[in-house]
Amino acid sequence: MSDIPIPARPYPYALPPGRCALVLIDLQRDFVEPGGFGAALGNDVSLLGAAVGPARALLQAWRARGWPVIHTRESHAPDLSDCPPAKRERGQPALRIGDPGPMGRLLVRGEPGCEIVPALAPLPGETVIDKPGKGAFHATPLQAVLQAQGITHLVFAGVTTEVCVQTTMREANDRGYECLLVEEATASYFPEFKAATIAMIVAQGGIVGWAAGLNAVLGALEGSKSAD
Ligand code: C5J
Repeated sequence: MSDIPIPARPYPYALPPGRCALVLIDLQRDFVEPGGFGAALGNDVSLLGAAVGPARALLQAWRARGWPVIHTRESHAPDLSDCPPAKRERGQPALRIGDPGPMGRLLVRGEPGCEIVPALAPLPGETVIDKPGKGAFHATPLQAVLQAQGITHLVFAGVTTEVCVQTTMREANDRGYECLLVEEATASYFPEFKAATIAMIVAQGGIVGWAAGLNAVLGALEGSKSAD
């Protein structure tokens, strides 16, 4: 099957079916719901809910086609051996990583708050990458997973736009992946940071990658079915 052209900035993105993974970054209860890590940092977590529906629409489109899906979780081992003190001790949060909160210990694997929100819960066979850093390539098997499946293109959704999404896109770009961010499927506690991040990604001829609207992506995928 030939590449699917997606209207995008700074110019159309050519999506190669079968070689393009959907990467859903950190759509976890700890960031999206009250009582989690995001709230402990003093953020208005209600702003992130807007990304869940669009991310679900992408997830359904990928699942319908049997294309690869990767979920990430920012998370730490229960003994916090993979959490640098600099990360845990930064700032003056109400609760720190590993402290008990209403959804269990913050950002600790196996705790309810660390799980992906129910609307986007991974299915058996979908890859889940637990990442101790902001970028999904740092200290994880992500690169090996992508290489094993012959994946060359990554379509991104998730939170937060300027932190873990942008960091991962930059890591991926440096490793040679062609990256597209779906605008409605990403969110930030700071809407101005989301806008600035998207502007940075597409500037200078797509120095980090591409950005496209949700309907542009879904419309192009649907259109490609009738072209089959
Ligand atoms: C943050 C993330 N913002 N997933 N994590 O600490 O963006």
